[in-house]
Amino acid sequence: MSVLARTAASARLQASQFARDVVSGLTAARKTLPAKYFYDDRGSALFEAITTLPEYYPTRTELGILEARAGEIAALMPPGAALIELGSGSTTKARILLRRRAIAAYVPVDISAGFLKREAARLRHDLPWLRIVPVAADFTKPFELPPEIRARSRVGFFPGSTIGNFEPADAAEFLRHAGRLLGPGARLVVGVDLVKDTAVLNAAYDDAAGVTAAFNLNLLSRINAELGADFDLDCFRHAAFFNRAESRIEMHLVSRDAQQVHVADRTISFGRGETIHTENSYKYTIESFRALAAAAGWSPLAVWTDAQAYFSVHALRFSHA
Ligand code: SAH
Ligand code: AVI
Repeated sequence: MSVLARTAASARLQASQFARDVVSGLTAARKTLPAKYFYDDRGSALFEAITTLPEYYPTRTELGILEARAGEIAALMPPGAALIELGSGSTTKARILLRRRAIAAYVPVDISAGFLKREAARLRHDLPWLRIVPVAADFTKPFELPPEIRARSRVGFFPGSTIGNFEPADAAEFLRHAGRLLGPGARLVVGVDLVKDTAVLNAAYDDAAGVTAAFNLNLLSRINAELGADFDLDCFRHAAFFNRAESRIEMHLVSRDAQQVHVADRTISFGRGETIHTENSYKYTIESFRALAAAAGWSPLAVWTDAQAYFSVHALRFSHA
């Protein structure tokens, strides 16, 4: 098969997987949609806008920790290692580590293929000495590391508290899987958002400018555009709140009225006030995250937080699967 035919076949396969996941989520007793589908081109741009909001403390707090601790973090990396970032987005955080030149190769992995390609090009321009091998993949599915880095030691980088978007059992499974992918003795640097005051958490996911609302609603625009659905965006509103019993922010899209929507040959009925649960963002303590990591075979090397203890960055070492 030619490269073009293979690319077209893989795009069709991804589209049908998207359709299956959307139909299965919207026909469940409690309607839900997988958060990974937020990240089309527009979703990635909206997420970048979220990271600069005054209410969204995680990005600036984690950047502060990484800037302050870059020397200590770099010291944990074997010289000439490859840095593999899971969900690389804008690569802003990786740049802090890459600039120190302990790392010889960088593998940004992201599901948002167009965004990834543009960010990799920007990085190549800015750090011309670095070997950059982007991988467009869904990291919840098995994927191969590129052959270019097979001979190198591997350091995983998983910032942003993206781990919080998994159910805790799935997060442990994911960490186990990451350990197997990176290999025995591998290091992982992972950013984890911490449990805190409810008002601070709620504001971070329901900002005054409505950017998070636009990010959430964009999922419906994407389903309309890619699956020919007829969601009326004015008939849904964004809702986000901290569920302390579950230790997670929940994001929902709330149907403003009783209505019917057509998606991929299905008619989906909504009651007034019924919600589509679109995202969980789990918040951990340092101890609860360490326990989760230990169950997945990762031992603690170090942990750093900010002065308010809003966010944590853990360095871990993989010992067994
Ligand atoms: N690491 C960056 C971006 C975090 S946002 C930071 O800390 O700022 C989460 C990123 O993970 C997005 O870029 C999104 O496209 C990507 N992502 C989400 N689910 C994914 C999946 N299942 N597979 C691969 N990438 C995913
Ligand atoms: C990518 N992820 C860690 C973000 C979070 O905080 O859970 C996604 C997000 N959702 C709403 N705002 C940001």
